[in-house]
Amino acid sequence: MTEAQTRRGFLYRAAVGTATLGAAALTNSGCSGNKPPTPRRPNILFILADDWSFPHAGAYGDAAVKTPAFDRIAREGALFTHSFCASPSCTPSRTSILSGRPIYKAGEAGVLYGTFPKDLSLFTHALEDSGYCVGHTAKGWLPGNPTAGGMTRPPIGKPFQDRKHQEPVRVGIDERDYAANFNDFLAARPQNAPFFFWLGSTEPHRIYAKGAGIANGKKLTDAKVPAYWPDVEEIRSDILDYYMEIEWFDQQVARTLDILERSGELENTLVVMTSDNGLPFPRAKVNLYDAGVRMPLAIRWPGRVAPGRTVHDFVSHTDFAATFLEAAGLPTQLPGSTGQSLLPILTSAKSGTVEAHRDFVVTALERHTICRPDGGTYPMRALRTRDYLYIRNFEPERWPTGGPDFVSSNKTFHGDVDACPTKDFFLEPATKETHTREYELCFGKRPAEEFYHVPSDPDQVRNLVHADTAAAELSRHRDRLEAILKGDGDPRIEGKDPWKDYIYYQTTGYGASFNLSLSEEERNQAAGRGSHKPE
Ligand SMILES: [Ca+2]
Repeated sequence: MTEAQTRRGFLYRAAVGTATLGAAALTNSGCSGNKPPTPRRPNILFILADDWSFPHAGAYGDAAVKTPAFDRIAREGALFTHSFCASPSCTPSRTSILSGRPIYKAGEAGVLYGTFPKDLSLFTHALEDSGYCVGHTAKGWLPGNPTAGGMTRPPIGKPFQDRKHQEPVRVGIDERDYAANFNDFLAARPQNAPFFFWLGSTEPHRIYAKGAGIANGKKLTDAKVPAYWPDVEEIRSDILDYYMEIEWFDQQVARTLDILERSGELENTLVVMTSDNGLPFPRAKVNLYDAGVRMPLAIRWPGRVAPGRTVHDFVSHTDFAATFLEAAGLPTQLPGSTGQSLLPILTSAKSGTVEAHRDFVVTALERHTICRPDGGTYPMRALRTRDYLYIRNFEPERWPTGGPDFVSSNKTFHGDVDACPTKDFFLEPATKETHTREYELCFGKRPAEEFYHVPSDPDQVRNLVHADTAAAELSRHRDRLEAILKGDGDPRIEGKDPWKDYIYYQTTGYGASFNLSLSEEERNQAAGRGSHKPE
């Protein structure tokens, strides 16, 4: 925090005086003398996993993965069953969280390895301007180049990255000690300034320690295998390794909550725990099926959020920006944002369906890796309602995964599927013959439209586009999605494609050979390198 920022914060707090700003607790301002208690604005702790899907948490009834910290937040606050990220890829999802916009309204910030348009409004900046101390640890807005597009201000305040775990960590686990870094942030902030802190775990993103689940006592029978993967030992073991990383992440959250509690701030902190996109497996991450976009979400805010509630409303990660701004007593609509504050849901006493109009979400994808000729993306938009999932694939002649003939920026074929034991199994020559249906679902091309009845087909594998019985609902969903996209000004629905020309700002490994902001010599050098660590 700079001196100027600190001073801005002080001036703001002085200006708001005793105005009621919605904070739960009343505390002394910290000044000496006989000043009356001043309403305090809440702190916000935003905990974001990397590649963690619904319903892989104890609070959702998944007995195979232990998540006591998430379960505590849910038990002492609200648990959401229909929370969706805006896009199933790291950077675009994080952009939508920060800006409150769908990715197709966020320009070059709407793709992996993109950059921020200069004038994109972020809630973190609005909080900072109003006196909040803003910081983050581990993965912030990444991967990408935050400044190439002209935005000079850090997207999520000051980084706190110095603390590392004292003991060696398992392969694939981040060496950074998130909780200890949060403790440093708390110690460094100006006294009595409200804070916003982003804990950006890099778990359960790959890579995983292969066999860690089995080695730590998990059983192959614990793994739940959806209908689109072969039910084989290799894949079950890979699922258990994913569970191990979720558990590690949850343990770091528990430590972080302890630190917050010891600091005396827990009761005045709005705590949000969720994920940026779905699990890193075929037909999950980088897909608009539930496995790619339906997210765990629990929110705790004592005094404002009644404990023990489960909410079935459809909420989008584009709603967080307005939520945090309203909690801080600020105007809720960032320019260009579409999200709506969750506070009416959070402060309601109701469970189940709270706001009946929240009965859908829209999700979208353009670019994950560079895995097609000429920077071609795999453009998709989807409308998810209570009973149906409608997906529009705008370029069905392209391979959704990048296909078997193009060496992607990750230096693999099918580059939009992260390298992993499950992918290895799929790409063994025999699998295409022995598990043809699963192979086609995960690695084949797709029709221009997909339509699934979720209650009878939760894994979303039976496309009803040609089913007479679904025709009326299909038509309704198709029209509704098109109207929303047109209303939002999505270039894709107008037949435009700015995304193929957005620079891919990767600077490490083989993938940098696709970075057109580098010189030809630098790109040629990168072409001789191996794969970078996936982000
Ligand atoms: Ca991610």
